[in-house]
Amino acid sequence: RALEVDLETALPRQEFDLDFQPIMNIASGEITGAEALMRWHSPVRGTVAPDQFIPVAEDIGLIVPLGEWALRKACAAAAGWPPGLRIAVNVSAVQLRSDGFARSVISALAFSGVPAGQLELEITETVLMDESKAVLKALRQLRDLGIRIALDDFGTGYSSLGYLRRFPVDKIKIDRSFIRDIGNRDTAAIVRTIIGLGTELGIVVTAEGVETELQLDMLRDNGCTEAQGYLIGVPSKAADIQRLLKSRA
Ligand code: G
Ligand code: G
Ligand code: G
Ligand code: MN
Ligand code: NA
Repeated sequence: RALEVDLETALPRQEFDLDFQPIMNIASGEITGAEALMRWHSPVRGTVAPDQFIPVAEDIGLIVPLGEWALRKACAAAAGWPPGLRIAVNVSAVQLRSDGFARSVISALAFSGVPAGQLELEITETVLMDESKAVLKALRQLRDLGIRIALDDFGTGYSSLGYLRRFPVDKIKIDRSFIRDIGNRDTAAIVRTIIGLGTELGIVVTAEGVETELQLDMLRDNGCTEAQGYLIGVPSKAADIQRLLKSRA
């Protein structure tokens, strides 16, 4: 049976869940928040990774209600965290372009009581290659409310840097492939350059996929703001991340 057939019924059957992965400020060692990562627990397929079902969900038009569900679920979880911690939610390009996206974000915040300043939306750089006025307008509107915009998987797309001037961006997340190969001299140079770019632009730089102390040391030495990865914490259930955040608060 095709994936889309099972996916069609997965939302009403409550087969989706969110895990949360902590993010650490490198200089202080404090946890600053967590990223929500979607999981599909299919009764027939087992747990399916988002890389496999998000593109299909985009094709069949499921991504809009699914993304809305994720926003609400993530904000509801964050409402139980100590004050000031950030919740990061991934947003697909299709979702961002859809009518009423900004409204659905505002509604999720209002319903949960989470302040706008604590919500961060992660978009991939390919979204920004879409020159449509609608995307720019939605991003500006959200940012005016105090919501932060993070560029996810930075360095893997076309990496035209022009969009860093045109689009409102608060954070760049260095893709984990660069951190994995940070021992390579050229890759290290690229990572240092991205950190420098973020510093010059006055925006936060987060390194993804940090797995070793050696990687963390290199990032700290070069002034990277935040780290995320198995070394800091694996993606965990809502109850476990809440316990972790409360114990660190
Ligand atoms: O949770 P645990 O203390 O086992 O963390 C494992 C690693 O994650 C540590 O060795 C450290 O590098 C990093 N880490 C996670 N949270 C913190 C923190 O709050 N402060 C510091 N200094 N390191 C942390
Ligand atoms: O958790 P995992 O490493 O499998 O996530 C893989 C990728 O799937 C993430 O980097 C992210 O880009 C995407 N992803 C995870 N959760 C969501 C979500 O709720 N919405 C969207 N659009 N993408 C997500
Ligand atoms: O949004 P994004 O696509 O970057 O989501 C992060 C993905 O990376 C998630 O699927 C998560 O499970 C995965 N991930 C998180 N930390 C690590 C890590 O330290 N190493 C590796 N290999 N993957 C990680
Ligand atoms: Mn992400
Ligand atoms: Na990423």
